[in-house]
Amino acid sequence: MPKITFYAHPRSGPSYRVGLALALMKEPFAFEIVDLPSGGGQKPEYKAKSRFGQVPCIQDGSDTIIQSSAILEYLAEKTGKFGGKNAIERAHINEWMFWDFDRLCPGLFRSRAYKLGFRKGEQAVIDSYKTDAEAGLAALESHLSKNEWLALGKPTIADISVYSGIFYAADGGFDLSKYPGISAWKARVEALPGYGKPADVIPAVPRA
Ligand SMILES: N[C@@H](CCC(=O)N[C@@H](CS)C(=O)NCC(=O)O)C(=O)O
Repeated sequence: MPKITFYAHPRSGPSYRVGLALALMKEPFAFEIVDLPSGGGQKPEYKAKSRFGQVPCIQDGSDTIIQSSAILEYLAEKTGKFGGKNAIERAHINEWMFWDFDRLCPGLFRSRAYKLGFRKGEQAVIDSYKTDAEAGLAALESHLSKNEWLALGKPTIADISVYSGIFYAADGGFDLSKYPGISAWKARVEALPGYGKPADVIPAVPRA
C-alpha cells in the first residue's frame, strides 16, 4: 500500500501536531518540506494540494487532506488509533479539538510567534493573545487537575492536538510550573510509546 506523504515545516506548531500523531500511531510516511519562509506554500504545485497554501498537508493516494485537526481525525479513522469508536465518543474528542483552535492554540502559537520574531504587532494585540492563552491554560488546568486525559479517560487525538500547543508554551513566555495538572498530563503524553519532540517527528530533509 502506498505510504502517506506528509508536507510540513519543522517550526510549524500545526505540523508538529500531525508529525506527533504519525509517530504515536506508528504510521510510516514519505516527507516533503514546504519552505514557507521562501514562499514554498504559495507555489502553484503546492497550492494544488493545499488550497490555503499552509502546512501541514498529507497526501494519501490521490487525496490530499489539509487542516491539522481534519488530518488527525482522518489518521485516527485510518489507523484505528487514538480516535473514538462511535459518534458520541468522536463528538467528545471534537469538543476539545474545536476548543483548542478556538481558545487555546491561537494565544499560544501567536505569543510564540511574537516572542521569536516570526510576527510583528502592536503591544495591545500581543497582550490580547497572552490574555487569551492564559484563559485557555486556566480552563485546561481546571480539567486536568481532575482528569488524566482530555476525553474518554484515555489518550486520544484531543491530547495530541492540545499537547502540540502546550509543547511550545514556554517559547511563548508561559511558565507551566504554575499549572501542576497540565504539567503532570504533559509528562503522561511524553511517556506514550512513539512520542517525539518536533525534531524527532518532523524530518529535517525530504524522504521517499
Ligand atoms: N488551521 C491550520 C493552521 C495551519 C497554519 O497556520 N500553518 C502555518 C504554519 S504554522 C502556515 O502554513 N502559514 C503559511 C501561510 O498561512 O501562508 C491547521 O491547523 O492546519
